[in-house]
Amino acid sequence: KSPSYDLKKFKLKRILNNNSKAKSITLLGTFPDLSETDTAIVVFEKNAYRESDVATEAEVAAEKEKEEQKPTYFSSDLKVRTDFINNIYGSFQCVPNPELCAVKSTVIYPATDKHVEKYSICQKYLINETPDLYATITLPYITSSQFSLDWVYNILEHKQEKERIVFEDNDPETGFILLPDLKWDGRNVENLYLLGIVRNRGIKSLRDLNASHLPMLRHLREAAKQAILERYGLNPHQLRMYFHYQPSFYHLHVHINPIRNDAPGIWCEKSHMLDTVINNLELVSDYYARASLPFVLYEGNKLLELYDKQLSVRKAVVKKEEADKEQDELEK
Ligand code: M7G
Repeated sequence: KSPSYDLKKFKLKRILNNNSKAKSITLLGTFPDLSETDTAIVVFEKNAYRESDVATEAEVAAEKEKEEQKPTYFSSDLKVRTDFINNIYGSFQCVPNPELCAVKSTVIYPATDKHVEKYSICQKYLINETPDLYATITLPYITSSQFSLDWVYNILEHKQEKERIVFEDNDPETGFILLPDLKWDGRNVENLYLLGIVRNRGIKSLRDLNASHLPMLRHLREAAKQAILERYGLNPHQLRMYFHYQPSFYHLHVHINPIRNDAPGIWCEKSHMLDTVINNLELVSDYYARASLPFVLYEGNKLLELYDKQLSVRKAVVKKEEADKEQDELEK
């Protein structure tokens, strides 16, 4: 069954997250015309300003304020332009009625429980993962439960997003594809966000990297910088290139965006700079097989339950809750 992306028909069930800093809102709901059971996640985020939007030569017609009641994005006059659809993920530009501003929308449909968990706001915990913890807890978990990589393979096989490719090298060992990330609206170089997806399908994450991958990593670093300079005119010294640990998708990819911009989801506890990774492997060939790597777990994630059993991660919170309860009872 092919998913529907008819945004006008979206029925809201619950707001998963409303982020005032990122100016984004994450919604849970359905497209009931097609399926009563499939869940959809819709993310709206306000577009960044283009510098051309503030050019003073331009004549700006003063817009009269309309007095329409309760404007909403999900009304029949919503204009939707598709940026791309890849598997269960779609990216759209939405122009609603004139009282609301245009937004970039991401739709995941049908969404799994794992997607709902990923997009919901909740408590986070930091785990310092030793190689032993990786082997006994993390690896068995990610092997049995992870997001589908179909969208990645669609890109590598030119089945989706082919026209968006910025650069590619088909060498099976050192090759990669460079293309815009789902998070980038593709409008402004100011908030450029590209992904470098490696061709080698055997590398799940940073953890699997060793010195034999250095030629690939160095090639990706240099070729991506050159391609970005040629296509977007960005100085290679102004780019940040990094891996996430843990990633959401266990096929090795590099995140690339300009350092002057705080990219969405740029958290120090999750990011490992490509330069540092290359250097660590140059110094110690099996660095990432031996290192302890911190990573963040979210409330509701099954992996957190597994770690909790082993390390009592949430004990401090439980203790505090118990103490608060006791305090409440004393005060009554
Ligand atoms: P990650 O570090 O595995 O997960 O990065 P994160 O989402 O926790 O950062 C995966 C990256 O791939 C993210 O930056 C996503 O925005 C991007 N991405 C995800 N999907 C499903 C797509 C897609 O279908 N197309 C493109 N171009 N990018 C995607």
